[in-house]
Amino acid sequence: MKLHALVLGVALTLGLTAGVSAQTSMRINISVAQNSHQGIAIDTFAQEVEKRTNGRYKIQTFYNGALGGERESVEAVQLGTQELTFTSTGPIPNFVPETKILDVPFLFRDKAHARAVLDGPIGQDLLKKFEPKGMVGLAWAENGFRHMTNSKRDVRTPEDLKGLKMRTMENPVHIAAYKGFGIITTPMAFPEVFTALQQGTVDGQENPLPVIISAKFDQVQKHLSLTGHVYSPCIFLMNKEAFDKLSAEDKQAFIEAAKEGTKANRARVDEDDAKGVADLRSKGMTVIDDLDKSKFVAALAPVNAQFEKEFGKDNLDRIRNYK
Ligand code: EAX
Repeated sequence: MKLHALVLGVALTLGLTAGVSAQTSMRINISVAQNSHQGIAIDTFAQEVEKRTNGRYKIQTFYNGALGGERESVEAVQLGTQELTFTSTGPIPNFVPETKILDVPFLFRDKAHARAVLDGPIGQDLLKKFEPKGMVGLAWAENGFRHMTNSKRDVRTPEDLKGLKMRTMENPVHIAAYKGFGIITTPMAFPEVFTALQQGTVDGQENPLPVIISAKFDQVQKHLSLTGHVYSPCIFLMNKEAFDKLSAEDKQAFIEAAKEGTKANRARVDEDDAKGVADLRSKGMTVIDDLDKSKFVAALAPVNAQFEKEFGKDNLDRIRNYK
């Protein structure tokens, strides 16, 4: 009787597993909260991958820097110890120097201009530069226009920035530009920023409204100035080996899923931008929303001369004039 039961058990197990195709799990992470423009990007991506691959791939999502900050997450994706990450382009120039040009202050007119450049030939050519570095840029997404916050004073003119100790991303173009304002720059991974602001290690930081809101910086910052000094893209990044192993059909599924994630991400940025100022004022921040940006552009003239040398005036104008 026992042998009969054993044979039956094995047969059942084989039968059951035969019907269920193997499922491969992959991880993706962000450095900000799930309830954010970046959280909705990776949650949408995860749902779309599972749907479009009929469950062959499951994407586990991690938030709040749970797997590390943006720079170390890009390193992990490059090494292959993590399959995917969703990151701002903050640390990216350290891996793909060609992307530095996107970080030049006051380069983009507005979000529509930035999105058109990234989704057009200029941005798509830049995505190709990731492959020799062991990564695949599945799609550009959005962090938004960055604004200045601090705990010391209202910032109405570039002079008001002088001497402020500001956390910056680990981004060489930003650091050079902010020094051009007379800011004392402290590069730091995002997961450390809230505590650094709370403890006064730095006076301020700069980020798009969706990050300021989702990170609850109103709890540790009093002053917000809508400088919009830099447009900050985000990007879906995948380890190239992991991508190359996918079938042609699943490669397309991952790319389409990233594009769906970007649609949800950009819609959330628009929502946050529309209500963010009122929201942050209601939480006690003073918001300077009528500053004269031309003064900030003029203050950066010497640094911009360096950027024109480094990136080529033609390349910068090609982006500036893109319709
Ligand atoms: O990606 O490091 C930063 O300030 C980024 O904008 C933030 O992590 C959101």
